[in-house]
Amino acid sequence: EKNYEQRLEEIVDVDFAAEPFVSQPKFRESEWDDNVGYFIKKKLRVWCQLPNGQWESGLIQSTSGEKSSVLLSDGSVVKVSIVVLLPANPDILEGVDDLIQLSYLNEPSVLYNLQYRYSHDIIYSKAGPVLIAINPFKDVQLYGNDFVTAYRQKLFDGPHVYGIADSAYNEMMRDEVNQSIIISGESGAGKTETAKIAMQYLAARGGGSNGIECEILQTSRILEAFGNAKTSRNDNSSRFGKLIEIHFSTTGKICGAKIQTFLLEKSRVVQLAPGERSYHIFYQLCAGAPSGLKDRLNLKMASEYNYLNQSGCLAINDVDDASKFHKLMEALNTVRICREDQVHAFEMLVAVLWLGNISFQVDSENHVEVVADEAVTTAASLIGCSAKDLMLALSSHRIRAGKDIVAKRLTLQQAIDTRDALAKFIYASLFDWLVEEINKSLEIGKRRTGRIISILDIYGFESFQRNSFEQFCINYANERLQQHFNRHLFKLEQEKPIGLISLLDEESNFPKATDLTFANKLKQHLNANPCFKGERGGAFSIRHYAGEVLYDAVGFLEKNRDPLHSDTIQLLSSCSCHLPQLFASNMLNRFQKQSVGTKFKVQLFKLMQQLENSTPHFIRCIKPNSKQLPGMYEKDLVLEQLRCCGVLEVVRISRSGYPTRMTHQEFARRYGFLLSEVNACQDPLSVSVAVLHQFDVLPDMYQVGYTKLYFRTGQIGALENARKQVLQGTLEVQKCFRGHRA
Ligand code: AD9
Ligand code: MG
Repeated sequence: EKNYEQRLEEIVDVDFAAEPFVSQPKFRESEWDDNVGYFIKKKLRVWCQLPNGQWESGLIQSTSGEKSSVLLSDGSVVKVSIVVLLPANPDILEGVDDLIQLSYLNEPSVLYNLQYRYSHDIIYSKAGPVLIAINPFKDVQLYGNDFVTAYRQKLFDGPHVYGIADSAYNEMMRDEVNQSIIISGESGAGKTETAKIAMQYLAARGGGSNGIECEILQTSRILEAFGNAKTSRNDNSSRFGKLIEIHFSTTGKICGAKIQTFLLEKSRVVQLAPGERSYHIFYQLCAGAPSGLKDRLNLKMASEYNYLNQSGCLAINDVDDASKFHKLMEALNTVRICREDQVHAFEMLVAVLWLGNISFQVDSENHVEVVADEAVTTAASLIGCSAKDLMLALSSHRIRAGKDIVAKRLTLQQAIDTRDALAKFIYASLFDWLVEEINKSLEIGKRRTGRIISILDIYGFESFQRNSFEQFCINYANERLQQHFNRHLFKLEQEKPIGLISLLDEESNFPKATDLTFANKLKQHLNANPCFKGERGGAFSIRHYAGEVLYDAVGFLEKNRDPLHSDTIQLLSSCSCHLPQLFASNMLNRFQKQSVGTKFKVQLFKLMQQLENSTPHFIRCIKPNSKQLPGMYEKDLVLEQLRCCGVLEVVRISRSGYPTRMTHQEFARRYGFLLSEVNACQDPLSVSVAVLHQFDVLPDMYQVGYTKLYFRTGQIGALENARKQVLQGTLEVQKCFRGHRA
């Protein structure tokens, strides 16, 4: 015969396993009365779901039939169906460091535990091996040298990014195996900040005399200026993925670093959604460039440029672009990008801005001509070609007609597309050039040691009102990362890929294809896949691990092909741009004709291989609200994130049946006084065992370790109750006694 608690545990746990991603474990009908009886008898706390969907904690007072009266913490009593009740954890488990310590692992308990910590500015928690980081959206006093030292000397062991970085460092030194710190979470959850915090710790831990750690820390500033932008989700949203490898010598000193980036969102350079901004660097340059430089580049205010002013958003609250520009210049100096190259890079940026101001005239036959104004002359001079050549390249394409080459005049839309493609190409090439220069500066010495800690920070999962190819790529990358997580922690096999990119490539190679034929092709091939749904009007939705996203097929083919006309390529190769390496490698790639999607897929495949060959440390960033505000904890939003990334599952697996742990001392101190016979000189373990015997805790309900006792679900709750009753009783006896004397 199993007792109530055993059955309760089974019910809670089994259902969780069977339905990992559904809202909450449900009790089986036949068990209701017994369970409720158990709660009433033991007066345990419960979670009660109110009609508005929120969970409140309370005590069951009475039950009749399918209804219970529950006394809520605010003193009110509600009558609810017993189906909306879940067991709550005893008070002493409030705010535990690691969710695996919770006796009951239902969603309200997990949510409450994290919220309790968050409200005390404890933004880090563990979920078994995974670190959970909840974005505070304000400065929290958890970082800096004192904290680094404390984690290094093991004076602190509470959950923290420093703790994760410390483990990675120690394991690298001990096992001589490469480590990776994999940071995930949706847009605005805090990945980039977390990556910087981890880098900060490693720089302090492995910093040496060569000062390379300072350079490494400065790279973030540069990459964020050129690769981050304000989106509707995050004022500093990363629009590229980044893996930074930090290399260590055999003595554990940093000896170099290498940065790999993934697919920068190029479309942002020419097209912005309302309220969003282009890359920070444009605004920083416009606001912060000294007047000499401004004159030399013919640089105007940001509001003068079409590429920047189209979204109606030029500034970010509490951000001073000019001062950011000065910090950027310092960072560029730190990574030893010489002053001349800096200016040449700025030239390219300004060229992009002026390109966006180039306008066209249409003649009666619908052919375009470039308006010969300041925009085109400035852009041409900055790129290093004549205005005439640029105007020609933007208004006509040379095509082969039989044996002859003839110039074909472009339509307005074709001309705009050609101009925008040129701007995007220049910006993306500049970004790649910058990463290359940074890597040269951080170059690892000749002696390769093979000791690496890599930190991965990619753009987070995104779902907007309108989702295009960019969101598809971002979400695809997150999907791959989640698979790595699942493989590692759940030993799950990789899901069958749905093969959308191959279909996209097939269609991209087909000259007559349109976005609509592409959408139809997807429907034809993927409709049997449960993760795919063809929608009306050239749309389709994909069920990602983090939620369903509706994609608009418009633009997929074009963005995947990412065409740059041979005339544009020729123009660029003949121009006298001052950064000779800038276009060379990117133009070479053009001739290899790999689609954007395939290139990204291959890059991610290599990334996954690299991650598979290292010991992973996972950090899950959680966004507590969608307003980027401090002190606001939206339970539904948090729950959604916890559910979809499998954190709750990890906890369940990690608990392995004995969720509650206490040291012998803690246990003896807390419950020792309950013993009817106390022997003062007994050691904590003997006291503990005596308590367990006196309260008839069955042997298979606990395990005795060298330093700790391990309990099955619910055991501590019952002991806590006994303790409370005794304390209350004592209190009453004392009151009575005092009254008597008076
Ligand atoms: V995206 O996928 O790149 O759009 P991230 O990288 O997940 O996103 P980010 O690190 O940029 O988010 O964090 C967003 C903002 O939250 C930051 O700009 C900070 O204002 C804020 N934040 C995040 N983490 C912390 C922190 N540990 N302390 C203080 C933080 N503020
Ligand atoms: Mg980021």
